[in-house]
Amino acid sequence: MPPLSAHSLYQSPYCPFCVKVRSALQAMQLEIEMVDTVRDPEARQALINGGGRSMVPCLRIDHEDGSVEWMYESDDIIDYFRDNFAQ
Ligand SMILES: N[C@@H](CCC(=O)N[C@@H](CS)C(=O)NCC(=O)O)C(=O)O
Repeated sequence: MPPLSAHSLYQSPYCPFCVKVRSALQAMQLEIEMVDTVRDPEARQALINGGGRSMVPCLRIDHEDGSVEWMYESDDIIDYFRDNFAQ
């Protein structure tokens, strides 16, 4: 399991699914890097290039072997943090 610092959440300010994930992270007291795909067009393009879709929220996981995983579903993202990082 990569450390928390190897995760970043691609998201946008008003997307309700992003709000849900940010709230869950806050409730779990987990701080991860936030990437705003509305304010940062290059990040949006990186999301499309890497994950294949512009949809947010998407969790980027940088694995220790150098591979990158893109997780798109808000419920999957919340479950992932709950299962692996929540106290
Ligand atoms: N099933 C997805 C839905 C996410 C979703 O619909 N995101 C919208 C914003 S609220 C979106 O990114 N739409 C633009 C796109 O698909 O490129 C989830 O729960 O994460």
